[in-house]
Amino acid sequence: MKIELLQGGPAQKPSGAARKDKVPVKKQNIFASSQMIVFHPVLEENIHIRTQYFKYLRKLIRDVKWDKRKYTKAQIAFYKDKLCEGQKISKFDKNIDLISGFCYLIPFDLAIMLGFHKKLVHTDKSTDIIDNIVSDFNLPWEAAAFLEKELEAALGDETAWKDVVRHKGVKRYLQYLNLVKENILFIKKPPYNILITATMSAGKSTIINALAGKDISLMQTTACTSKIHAIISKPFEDGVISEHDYNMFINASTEELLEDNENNRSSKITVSTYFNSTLGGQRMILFDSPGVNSSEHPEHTRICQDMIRSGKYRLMIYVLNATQLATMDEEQHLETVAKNLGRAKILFVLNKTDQPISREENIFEMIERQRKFLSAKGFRNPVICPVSAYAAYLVKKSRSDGLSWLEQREMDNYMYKYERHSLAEYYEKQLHCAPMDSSEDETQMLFQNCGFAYFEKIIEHLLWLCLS
Ligand SMILES: Nc1nc2c(ncn2[C@@H]2O[C@H](COP(=O)(O)OP(=O)(O)OP(=O)(O)O)[C@@H](O)[C@H]2O)c(=O)[nH]1
Ligand SMILES: [Mg+2]
Repeated sequence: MKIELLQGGPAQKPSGAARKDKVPVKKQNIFASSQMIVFHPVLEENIHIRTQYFKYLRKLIRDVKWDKRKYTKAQIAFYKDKLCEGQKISKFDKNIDLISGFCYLIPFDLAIMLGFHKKLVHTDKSTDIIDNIVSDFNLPWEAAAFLEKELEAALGDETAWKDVVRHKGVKRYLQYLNLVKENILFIKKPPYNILITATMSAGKSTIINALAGKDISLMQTTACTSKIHAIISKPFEDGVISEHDYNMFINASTEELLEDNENNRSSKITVSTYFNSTLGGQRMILFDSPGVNSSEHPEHTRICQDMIRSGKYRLMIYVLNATQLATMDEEQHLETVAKNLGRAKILFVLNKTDQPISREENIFEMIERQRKFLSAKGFRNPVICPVSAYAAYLVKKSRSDGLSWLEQREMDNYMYKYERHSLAEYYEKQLHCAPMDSSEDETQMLFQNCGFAYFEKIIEHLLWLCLS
């Protein structure tokens, strides 16, 4: 792959004087956690046991007065939903025998529900929690030290994990605990930050939805993204998309995700989900930014420019709209980017290629014109990835939620177009991407022919280069 062509300085290695696993989990990183309760062994039990387990966790959190924090409140609500199936919950009724088999899993649930709070280890509060568990479950006195180890492991201490997995009390839960361990180690990795920017309506949000394979960001023809959306990847598919803006939703509905609530006064929204793509399971954050449009929405331009200047990203994906090239806004935006890119790499995406293809325009000549235009703007050897993000979005949606009748017709139309005007050869010959196998599955062929499969592979390759 000719990705060396991308400009940008050498990747910065994370500075690491302190031992990584000893450093507390930072606030934003909490959102990288999958909701481990959906894999929890207690889910195999009947409703009485599950409800009792929930009530006990809630009691412990209340006892140490940590139940008022926004994140923990949202977690308690989510646990209740998953474990109690909407049943009315009474107070904990001291019937501890019912859940005694799970006593050694409690520290891991607490860690998640309390947002991996650093006070969960070696503090008065953690001692209170441990003392409660030991006395409630009638555990031998040595169990206190083990529960302490479990709390350390739950917060990412790799040495503590070695002791935890050797203990006979957790033998039958090893499979689950390995997932828990993978989850916390994933959270502690430094994320690969990608900023997506463009002028208004170029298709940034559609690209993000196609990459995630989910409806996370609002896509429409008028200006719609008005804030920075940080989309954080999770290690495993847990079936929920979480959102944090003025409020906190562990299982956000489509309405909550797509509405820009006016109660939210901050210029940032955080969303987390598993990415349904080649990038699934990679530790990364995508930043969706408002489209630049200097005349109608100067505040969107300001938010976007502040983000570009912040330097908090390793890769910038700059989206060019094939139906609206070389506008005044584009020229100005490219100048801002060229000045402020710093060490980050840049990848250009030529989106909406389905439109010029429909008009029988030569897409490769268009790419060449863009290449010259970008070079003239100061970008050395720009790498341009032609795609149709909307076609890719439809492919992913057809595999998850299914398509409406109209969407199915749109997808059929795209299949026809891209079979005749495949972009695969461009990626293989011009960008030296590895050839992809042809498939019997027409949707897979569309995914490749519209360029998106190669685009995902290129991001994966860049991520790998950055980590190696
Ligand atoms: N034909 C075509 N339309 C697309 C494609 N990608 C996105 N669109 C459409 O372009 C419009 C704008 O898409 P968005 O993803 O909202 O664009 P955006 O850049 O996020 O817009 P702002 O956030 O408002 O700047 C929507 O109507 C999309 O359906 C594509 O590949 N082909
Ligand atoms: Mg948008």
